Amino acid sequence: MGRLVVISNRVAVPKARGAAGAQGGLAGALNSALKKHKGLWFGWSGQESEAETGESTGNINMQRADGVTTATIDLSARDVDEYYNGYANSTLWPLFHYRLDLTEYERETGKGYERVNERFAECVQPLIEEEDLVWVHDYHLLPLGERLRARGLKNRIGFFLHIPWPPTRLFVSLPFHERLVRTMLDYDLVGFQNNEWLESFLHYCRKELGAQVDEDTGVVSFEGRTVRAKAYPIGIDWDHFQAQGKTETAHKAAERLTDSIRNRAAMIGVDRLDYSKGLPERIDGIGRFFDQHPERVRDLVYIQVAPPSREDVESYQHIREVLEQKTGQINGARSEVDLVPIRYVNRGYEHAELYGFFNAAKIGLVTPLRDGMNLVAKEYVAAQDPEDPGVLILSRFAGAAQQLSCDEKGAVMVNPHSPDDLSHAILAALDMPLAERKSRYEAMITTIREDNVQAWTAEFCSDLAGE
Ligand code: ADQ
Repeated sequence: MGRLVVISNRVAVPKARGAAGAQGGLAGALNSALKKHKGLWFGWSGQESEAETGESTGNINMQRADGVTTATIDLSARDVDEYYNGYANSTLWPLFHYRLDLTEYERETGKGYERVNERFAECVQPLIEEEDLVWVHDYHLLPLGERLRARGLKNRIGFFLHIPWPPTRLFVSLPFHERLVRTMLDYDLVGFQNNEWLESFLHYCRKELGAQVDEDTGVVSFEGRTVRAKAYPIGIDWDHFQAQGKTETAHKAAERLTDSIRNRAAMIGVDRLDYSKGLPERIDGIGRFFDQHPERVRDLVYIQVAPPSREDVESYQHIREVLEQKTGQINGARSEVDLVPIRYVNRGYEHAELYGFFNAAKIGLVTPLRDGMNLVAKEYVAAQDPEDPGVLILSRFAGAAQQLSCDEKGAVMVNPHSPDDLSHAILAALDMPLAERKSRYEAMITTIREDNVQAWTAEFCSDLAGE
């Protein structure tokens, strides 16, 4: 196998790992694979250039660190507006998270999306060598494979979608949906987080495209092209995360949290501030718990860590306001001079600090309305003391639910739309005896440790290479 070439919207150099991890799941996941295969990582720098799109295609910023070459380009203000804030984050993101109510359909942003994909292809193609494996990531770049093929690229090209694939009935609301999916057939391999999203994709190919689909192998054949689709549930970087847990920073963070809550139990949620994460619904569930069990207000402190993201998109400004209002209402009604039931922290933390907070928290609350996987759920469990583990409360709509719920074991499963369900789960977690906490922890920990990000990249790359 030649080098690995990763192409994603943003690029994070290995040194900046902590910071990148705080912004999203992709960065941490890819560094180890790139280091191993002396890889190249191509994407947008995050910077806006003065030039209009297409004017500065020669401007690629190349850097080398830790054996990994990064190559980035700037985008024009219009590109950022149409491709990133527009089509990717105001059309595809809400639609793929089943939020038709928030999905915007603008022809101009669709054109910007295609234009930037074309620009990516134009810039990255000369950097790709004959034997390289090319791995494209996420919803920003769905049509990139087709754009690269149009430039004559013959390499094996794979694509992985980090977010859900919506059911056909929702997906067809996207104008030009067929055009978008046809572009995906130029990949050799298309990966999804779990079987549910995979099945939705295969269903679309069969029903709407009229493609031939082999359900057993995931091979889709259409107009002379074949692509294989398969589920690859992403995992955490287990070794790295455990190493973080042994640092002074992690110990201090755990101590700081424990000292500040005195004898109460800490319940923690760590999410990007995004409507898919179910944050207002979660606060409603906590409010319901306090309403139903006022005598327990002194037993529990909820800590919500939620750094703002995508602040240029209107729906993200709205979610922030809603959350502040709901948190304020509960704290106003339930606080005492020596007690504030909800701590709402609008910032991110390093992984070592998060490890410490997770370790000190008796309950981890992960309740997205829809999520491709959700690595926070796995990190929370990975940070627990095996002899005295905390309880994970997990939404049935997170991709992680397929791995972390097994009969009555594993995570305590909830419907995040139901405040009563959440309230009930919080009570159960708070009072759960040690033996049950241990058996639930044991039901989850093996898959979290073994199906880690190294295993994930190895499996995807080996399938892509056809090994
Ligand atoms: P995200 O939606 O960004 O990623 P998630 O998997 O929840 O989601 O988190 C990714 C990483 O960001 C984790 O390592 C986590 O620790 C970190 N993180 C999240 N919130 C943080 C905070 N408040 N402070 C510091 N760090 C924080 C997308 C998909 C997910 C999928 C990942 C990986 O939406 O479903 O799991 O990609 O494929």
